Amino acid sequence: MFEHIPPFAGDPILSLNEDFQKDPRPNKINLSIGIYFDDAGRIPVMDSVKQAEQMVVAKGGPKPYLPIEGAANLRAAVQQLLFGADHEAVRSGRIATIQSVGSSGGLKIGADFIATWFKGSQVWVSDPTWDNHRSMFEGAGLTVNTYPYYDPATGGLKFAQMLATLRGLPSRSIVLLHACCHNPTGVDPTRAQWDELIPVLRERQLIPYLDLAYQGFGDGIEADAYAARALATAGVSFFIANSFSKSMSVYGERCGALSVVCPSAREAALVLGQMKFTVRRNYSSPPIHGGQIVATVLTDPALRQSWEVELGAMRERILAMRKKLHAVLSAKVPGRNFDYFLTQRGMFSYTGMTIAQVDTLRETHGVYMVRSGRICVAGLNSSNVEATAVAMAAVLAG
Ligand code: KET
Repeated sequence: MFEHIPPFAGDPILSLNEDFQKDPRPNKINLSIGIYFDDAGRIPVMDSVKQAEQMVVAKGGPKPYLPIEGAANLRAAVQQLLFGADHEAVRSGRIATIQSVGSSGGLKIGADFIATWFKGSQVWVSDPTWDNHRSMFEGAGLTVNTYPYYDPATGGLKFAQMLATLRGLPSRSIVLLHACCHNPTGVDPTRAQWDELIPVLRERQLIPYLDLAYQGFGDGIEADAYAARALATAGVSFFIANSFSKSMSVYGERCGALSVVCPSAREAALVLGQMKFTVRRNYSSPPIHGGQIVATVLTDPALRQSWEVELGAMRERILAMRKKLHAVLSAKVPGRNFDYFLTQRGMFSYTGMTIAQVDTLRETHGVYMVRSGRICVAGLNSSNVEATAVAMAAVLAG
């Protein structure tokens, strides 16, 4: 009955993380998956999140189904987090938001929605992007293309080529953009570049689809929402999927949201209705527990403040690791410029290492990174950063 089914090749990120867990070497180093680890190499339980969970548990009560679109308090808090409570788009009710099963769940609901209601539209993702973007949009039946993005020659952005490609797209094309902390490269447009990009998106009537999975890891919670706010202010209609997995360290709670910024409250109601239909046909409604933890952190003033401080410390620790890696590598490999470790933002850096070098690092030195050469800088800590830099230098020296 099932002989015709091909074996699953595995996911390039999740399978690597599983291989790491099985590796018996005591000094192995995990820079593969996009998870924030603390300086002791553990996934932190943030104090604000722990307290919020205790409050949720103390409240007790029954566990009914949530509405299809999720909990009202979380949905409102998400809009305020993304756009600011005073933003005209929030106040006028022209944003349709659903609570989703991780931001992955939101991305896929949005993709299904687009496949139904924008039949002729194709999707354009950055070259490169998070592998699962392509999988999710293709899984929804959409055609996925790429626009130029990362420039291996400079370690920066191919901004002119990116703009030129976007200018040539048919109207209503879907343009997937990383709102901050680009995965896998760590290379983001500057504010000035966003300001140049947004009129092109608006004039060409393109439909941006923002992925905001690392809010707070770039330059700060507010700063990392710049693109989302600027698009909303410019009157562009767009999708945005956001995640709490990383920013609250609640990966397994599967907490995220999908928002669609619309021209009017009337259109937002139509969009919300069809998003609900899409959810109902998929998983009916989202889970309660994690969403209530997130909503509590976002809305309780004291918890909100301590969350911002904790997230700020995580961002600072990543920056310190970037500096350390840069310093050791620059000293050990004098002819090579490693400044990209300092300019790239967020959890990830593109090291420029080849597949063969990545394989040697893993096999010989027990350092795990994605085969594209992406490292999760948040996997570095004061006990392993030196060893990582030494191993990378050895492999680079060939
Ligand atoms: N978007 C991006 C850009 C992203 O890097 C991830 C996860 C997600 C969405 C999904 O997040 P969630 O809200 O938990 O569904 N990325 C890391 C883990 C993974 O691949 O699933 C990673 O790139 O390692």
